[in-house]
Amino acid sequence: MRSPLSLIPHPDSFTSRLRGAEIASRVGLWLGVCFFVAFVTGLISHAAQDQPGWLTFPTRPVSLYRITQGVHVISGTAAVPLLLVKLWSVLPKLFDRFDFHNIRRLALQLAERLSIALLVSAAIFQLVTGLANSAQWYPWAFSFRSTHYAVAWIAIGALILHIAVKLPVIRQALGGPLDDDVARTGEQGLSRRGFLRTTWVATGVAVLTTAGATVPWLRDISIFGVRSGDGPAGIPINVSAAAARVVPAATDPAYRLEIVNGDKQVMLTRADLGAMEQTKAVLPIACVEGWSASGEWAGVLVRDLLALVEAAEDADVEITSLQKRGTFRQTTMPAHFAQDSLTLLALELNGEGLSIDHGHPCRIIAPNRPGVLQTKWVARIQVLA
Ligand SMILES: Nc1nc2c(c(=O)[nH]1)N[C@H]1C(S)=C(S)[C@@H](COP(=O)(O)O)O[C@H]1N2
Ligand SMILES: [Mo]
Repeated sequence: MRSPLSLIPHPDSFTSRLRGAEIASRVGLWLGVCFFVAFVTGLISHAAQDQPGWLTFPTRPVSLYRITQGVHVISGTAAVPLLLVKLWSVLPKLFDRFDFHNIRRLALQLAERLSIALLVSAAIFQLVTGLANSAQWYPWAFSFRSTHYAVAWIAIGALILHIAVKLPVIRQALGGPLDDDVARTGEQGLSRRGFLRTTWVATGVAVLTTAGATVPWLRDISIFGVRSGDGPAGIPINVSAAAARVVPAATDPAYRLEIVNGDKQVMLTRADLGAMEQTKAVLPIACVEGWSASGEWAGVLVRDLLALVEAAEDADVEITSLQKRGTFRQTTMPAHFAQDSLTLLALELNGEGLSIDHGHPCRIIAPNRPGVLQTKWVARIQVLA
């Protein structure tokens, strides 16, 4: 009987001449770029959603978050084919035999395996959860945001370590020729150059077919773009009024917007809001899931509403939705967003009254804010002490 160990392939049993450091270093370089870009834009997104005390997230440019979050999702998408090719190119190394005769070498080998295992699993975890999230698919029980954020640090740490350890190999491979004679005339008929070109094309296709979710002129070819331009007034809907269970409350003639500052309280009907001075603003909805779309909004400036209850200009405000449950039913808006000359309680979108799915009777739209904070079906604006 053959021992089960003999079923494990030997590194030498992988015959493709395309594999190796030549491909791994070149694909790895771009994979690393994608991961660093995704890391930095991810930190920005995290800070935009929960502003740490030391940071004042800017209100301009109004589309900054739209761009950083679009780049985040695009770089993650591009990383998928790159990671697959990278793993394939180094696969034989997984079967390198341990040197049990030399303790020092064994320890080094184990340390390397562990760090690679950590890097690969963190990288796969980030790409899988990120893609599932951009497809609005949450097939897990843990909180996407905090987990994706925590694992990002593990991934980037393991990546930096990996680059540091492999630097000599990387430099040599990048400085050396891509194709050697064997590869060029090899049995596969495909040169490494050709293989690399195919990888870039596959990555380009992955990007183009998803980027339309945020780049308007790519929309028609983005077959995998999760949010197209459909939805009332040409803007996609994230969560419908029915899904948020707000239809009865949002269509109730007894609806009143409540604005509260300490013991001062103002109640306004939708007609009262419509009778106030209206301001127009062209602003995007930029969802953390990567899709975004710009619209022309019209409504009342939030700072005018706050003035009705004599709110201090440096007071943060809490916005609460008619929605009874769900993470996005309430947001805290920092004072500089609340006082901004483009922050609206919107009543109209693209020349039409706000549809119920976009937040009728009224919703928040503020410049340079993640979509999750653009509260729909607003019931209450509370000035925080
Ligand atoms: N009350 C409430 N507001 C909400 C949400 C929600 O689930 N409930 N979703 C948010 C998210 S994640 C996004 S991206 C935007 C989308 O706005 P839209 O559906 O009008 O495009 O609304 C935000 N406002
Ligand atoms: Mo969103």
